[in-house]
Amino acid sequence: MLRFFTAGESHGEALVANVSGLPAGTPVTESYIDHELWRRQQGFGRGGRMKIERDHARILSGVRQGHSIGSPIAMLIENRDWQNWNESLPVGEGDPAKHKPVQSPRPGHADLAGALKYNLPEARYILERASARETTARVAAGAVAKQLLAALEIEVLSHVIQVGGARLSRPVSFAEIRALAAKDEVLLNCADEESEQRMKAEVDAVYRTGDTAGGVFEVVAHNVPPGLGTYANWDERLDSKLAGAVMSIQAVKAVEIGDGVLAAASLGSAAQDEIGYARADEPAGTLHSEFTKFTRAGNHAGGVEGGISNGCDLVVRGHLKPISTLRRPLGSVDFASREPVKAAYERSDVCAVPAGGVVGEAMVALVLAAAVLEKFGGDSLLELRRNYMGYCEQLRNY
Ligand code: EPS
Repeated sequence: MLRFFTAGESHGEALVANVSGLPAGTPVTESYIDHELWRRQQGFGRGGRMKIERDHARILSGVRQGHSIGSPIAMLIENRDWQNWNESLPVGEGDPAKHKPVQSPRPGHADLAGALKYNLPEARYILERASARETTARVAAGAVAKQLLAALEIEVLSHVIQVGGARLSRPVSFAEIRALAAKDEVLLNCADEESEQRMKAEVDAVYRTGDTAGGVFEVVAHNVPPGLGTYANWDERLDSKLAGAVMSIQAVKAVEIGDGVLAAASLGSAAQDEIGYARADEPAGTLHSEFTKFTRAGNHAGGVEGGISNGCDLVVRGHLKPISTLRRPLGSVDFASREPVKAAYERSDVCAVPAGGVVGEAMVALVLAAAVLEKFGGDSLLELRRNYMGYCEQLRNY
């Protein structure tokens, strides 16, 4: 069973990612993981922290000669910023005078809820773990999952479809999304240039007023076989696992699969994907699966029906609220005096939607890798592939 967890605080010594359950013989390379970490750091509107960190995942276990060996994979990502915090975040007693309290909770962050929950006098240790810095470790874990999926020719990528009020003006193909991921410079990670310029203008505008911008990223998983997940039990549905994983990303306030909320306002006849069987005179735009000769008129379902992948691209969208830390701080209260004050300010992003997409890819990849192993098993990649190819043969003959 594929499981992962992360540890580490934003300004502590390092982040740790642990991935357990990967079949032996899966290619796992630091260079691939580091490129995913680089992608997470990009995007117009990212904050000053991105100039400090050059994220590198050091693999401590579970991988030898570039391949997994079946045991847990532990990765360590050092925080370069630790050098500025090691006296204020001592593991030992340290000098209390060096502590940097977050004395007034920032609306929208975990500060107040966390201080109440953990019975802490102010929010420094809440901020440290709740920070989006933690997503660095998720991306490292997700990169390992993506390398397993790649062995089955399943790809998971993302693009940005909205920043503030600026929306992508047209549908884009997976090939365009793939080309985006290959770029060595990332603006807003939008496949349409004119739309991306409007998104950039949104970020510029909010920056000038000391505000922040949210938006929407879309994760697309390509070449996913039908049959992952099941309706048999509520907690085994693939869509709810995907939704939960993406919702768990910092600042995500809504998740959609396929048409999502649009489906609620659609007529039944317009919200489903009619089924056909491959034939010469089929209508233009018919979607073909790599797995069977059944065709679909579209992909309103976003690749999941009845909690099961249906062989179409998985389409999952994450709606990110604007970063809660504003240069023009909002109203709050001092933890000690209870007097009204402006919320604490810590360095932050103006827009992190492209980064949200990369984290979304990692979470979708981790859910898909777990679902693949749940269905096909395999302690080695050879065994997994044999089981998977046998199933694909069964689908072809269905
Ligand atoms: C981030 C790391 C953080 C923030 C930001 C994004 O680093 P620092 O707090 O040292 O600047 O820049 O996180 C948030 C704004 C937040 O609210 O969590 C990152 O690594 O993505």
